[in-house]
Parts: sequence; structure tokens; C-alpha cells
Amino acid sequence: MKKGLKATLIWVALMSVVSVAISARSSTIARPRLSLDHKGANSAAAETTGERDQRMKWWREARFGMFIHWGLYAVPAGEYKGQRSTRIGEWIMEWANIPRAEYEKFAPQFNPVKFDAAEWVRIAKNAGMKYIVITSKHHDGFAIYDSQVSRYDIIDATPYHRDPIKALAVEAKKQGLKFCFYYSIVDWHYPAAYVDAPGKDPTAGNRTTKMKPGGKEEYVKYMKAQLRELITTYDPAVLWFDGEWQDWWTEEDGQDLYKYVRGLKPNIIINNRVGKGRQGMQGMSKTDREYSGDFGTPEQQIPANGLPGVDWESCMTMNTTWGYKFYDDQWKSSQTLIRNLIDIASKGGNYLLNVGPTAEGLIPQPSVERLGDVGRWMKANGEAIYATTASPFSTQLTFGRATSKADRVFLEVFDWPADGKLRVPTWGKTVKKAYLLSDRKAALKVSQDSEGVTVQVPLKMPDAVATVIVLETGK
Ligand code: H79
Repeated sequence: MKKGLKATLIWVALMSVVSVAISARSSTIARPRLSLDHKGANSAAAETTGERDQRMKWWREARFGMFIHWGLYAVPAGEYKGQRSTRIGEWIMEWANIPRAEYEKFAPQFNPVKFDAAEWVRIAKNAGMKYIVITSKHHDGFAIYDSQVSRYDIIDATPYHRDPIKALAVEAKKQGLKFCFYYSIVDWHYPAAYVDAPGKDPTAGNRTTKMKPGGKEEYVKYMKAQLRELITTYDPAVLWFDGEWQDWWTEEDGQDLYKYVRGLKPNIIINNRVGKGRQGMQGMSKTDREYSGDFGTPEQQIPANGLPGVDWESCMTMNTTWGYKFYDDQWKSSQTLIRNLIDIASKGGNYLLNVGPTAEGLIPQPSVERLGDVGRWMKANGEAIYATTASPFSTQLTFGRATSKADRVFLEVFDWPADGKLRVPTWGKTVKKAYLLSDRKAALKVSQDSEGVTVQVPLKMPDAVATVIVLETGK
């Protein structure tokens, strides 16, 4: 080995150690996850905080997206041989113990003739959503798009024979929404995967699967081929992995997949379920070491507090299932959905709200109605949500939530003061002007002391779901 080369290698090794130490100290701060990499090994490896902020910008500003769970499970729609369940619809292959060969029979019945891409995107857009994340392949292994590496896809296995995802990607772009994919790492249909659990068919769905010898390497190649198709054909803005909790999937596999995907599209955003960092359903990433992924993924829950510098997105259902179940009528109220969106924004997160379309291709009417309500609120109050950052208050407000921009604070009031005096604790800034977001010309009277600010508000609450008051402070 030449001397100069040796010196360079030692220097590179030293710098890696330094970067580990720096990362460990700022463990709660979101940061590039690939600092351990040899610089230049791929385009994702070297990323400064500024570059990362640039990559995450649209996503941080968006605050609200639509999750779509759509696949063969929409055919049984929560019922198999007369059996129903309180469990989630897209897991029917697991809870009804359906063998692969039986589950495949749903494909000839999947014919979404009522699917209308423009209508789906319009529903999302009118709700105020800025992005769409759709299941390209869920745990059942069925590709809802045109895959060249599988015949278990919508083109080859269903009578529909067309690619609805292409139409959706085109429409999303046309209507100005970001288009993104969910992709499951666990795959109940892949031949090398099998189930080893008491009372379970070896080819049914299961929380955990095993891999035949050599099967994992083969499967990873298959996943990479599908991901390449998804990225090169549809140009997704986010890849949202899931099903990573399998024993055979490691953090190293996650880092490799993360790099692979960023290598195909450097500015893509990837969730933390690509690797093993996720802390259960709570969803934030563990901090004991570097984990792959750009954002935390709480599922069916909203964190008690946000974490400064950490990107996260709560995904939630509108009833109790992700995939369509015809008898699930436990819908959340529009008020709950709107207040969830506000609550999440006040903690610095995004809200990914799910719809589960039918096998005919329709978004259920109760979802459409609620999204209409959310959209009406967002049309009037979106300024208090988009491109805001978390509440500046040290504790949660008793009467509602707060979001902020550099020169103002938005108060989203849930509980209106009976005496017309809204008491706001201090947060170290002086209020120059206060008004209702719905009536900006009418200044509200404000008095301030060391305890905080008191805003004189109308006696009647203008919007019973959430009324926004703007406090202008200057920068
Ligand atoms: O796609 C939807 C669901 O089908 C899927 N994620 C959403 C977005 C989902 N998968 N599993 N679950 C929901 C529940 C699974 C929970 C567990 Fe676990 C898996 C419990 C134990 C392993 C998550 C990972 C909690 C701990 C580790």
C-alpha cells in the first residue's frame, strides 16, 4: 500500500469516529442517517443539515396527507366464509387464516370499474391534503400497480387489466399534490416466505413470517426490482415502508434499502419503518444508535408532545380499519378529525389520514363527507396549519392548541371562554395585534402583563369546532 493512500484511509476512519460522536450527542435531533457511510459511495451518503432541510421542506410544510389502503382485501371487505372480525380489514389473510391459493381467488373479483383518479385526487385536495400515500403492495403481496416482476398484480391477475396507479400519479401531479407509495416489507404471498405458527396454514398471513434458506436474498432482489419500478415509473415523493418487524429483517438491511431508494431518487423521503428504529406503535425512532429513515411514524396515536428537531407523521384511520370493511361504521366525527389535525400540527407533526376504497373503486361516502368538513375548515383556517411550526408555549394550553410562524402565533380555540376573556400564558413575546382569522379587519382588544396576554373575544364562539385567533408579534 502506498504511504499517501494509507494516510488518507486513516484520516477517513478518524472522521467517521468523529461523526459518530457528534451524532450520538444530538440524538434527539433529526439528522442525516448516513453519516457512517463512505462519502460518495452513493448520492444519499453525503448530506448536510441544509441539504436535508431542503429535501424535507415540502413535507414539513404540507402537514396533511391522504393515506389510501387499497388492495385485494377490499373484495372480502372484512368477511370470509361468514366470519367477521373487529380486526383490521387488510389483515384478513391473517385473522381468517386464508391460504395463499384461496386468497388469490379475490383477484378475479377485483374490478374497480368505478375508479376515477381525478375524483380521488379532488377529494384529497378539497380536504386540504397536500400529498397522497397509496399502498403499492400491502402485506398480502398483491401489486396494485403494473409490476413487470410479478404476475400477482392488477394488470395480470384482475379483470380490470389497467393500471389505476399510473392514472392517480398523473392526476396528483396535475392537481398539485405529491404522490407517494406505501410498500410492505413483509410479504405473505412470496414463495420463499412461510408461516410457522400453531393452527396456522403455512401460506396464510401471519404477524411474523419465516424465510426458506436463501429466500431472503432472493426476496430482497425482488423488492428492489419492484421499488425500482415504482420509482422510475411513478416518481413518488415518499416511500412509506411497513412490516419491518420481521425477525429476518435487520437494521443493516434497512440501511441498505434506504441507500438503494435514495440512490434511485436522491431527494425522496423515506419513513423510519425501512429499518428497525421504530418504537412499536408509538412510532418514533429509538436513539441508542443511528437508524435509517427520515421521519417517525406513530400509528393510531398522537404523541403527548412533539420533539424539537424530529420529523414525524401520525397515521390514523377514520373508522377502525385501513382496508375497506363494509360493516365498520365506527366513524370519527369531523370535529375529532379537525382537532386531531390541529393537535398534530401544534406538536410539529403531519397527519396522514386514511381512506379505504371499495373493490369497485369508490371512497366510502362517510369518508368523503368528513373530508369535505375538514376541507371547509382548512379553506378558512389553513394558514394556521400549513408551514407552521409547533406551539411556542412550554405547557399545553387549557383552551385548545397553538401553532406558530416567525412573526405570529395562531391560537386554535376548542373551549371558548364564557366571559369573553381568553387568558393566554406568556411565551416571551409581545403582542402587537390580535384578530380572528375569519375576520382580520376587526382588531381584538389585548391587555398584557407578566403573567401573559388577555384577549377580548366575542361572546359567541364563531366556529364551534375550532376558532383561530391570530396574535401578531413581529419577528
Ligand atoms: O397498513 C396498516 C396496517 O395494516 C399496518 N400498518 C398500518 C399503516 C399494521 N401492521 N401491523 N399492525 C398494523 C399492527 C401490528 C403490530 C405489531 Fe408490532 C407488529 C405488534 C408487534 C409487531 C409494531 C411493530 C408494534 C410493535 C412492533
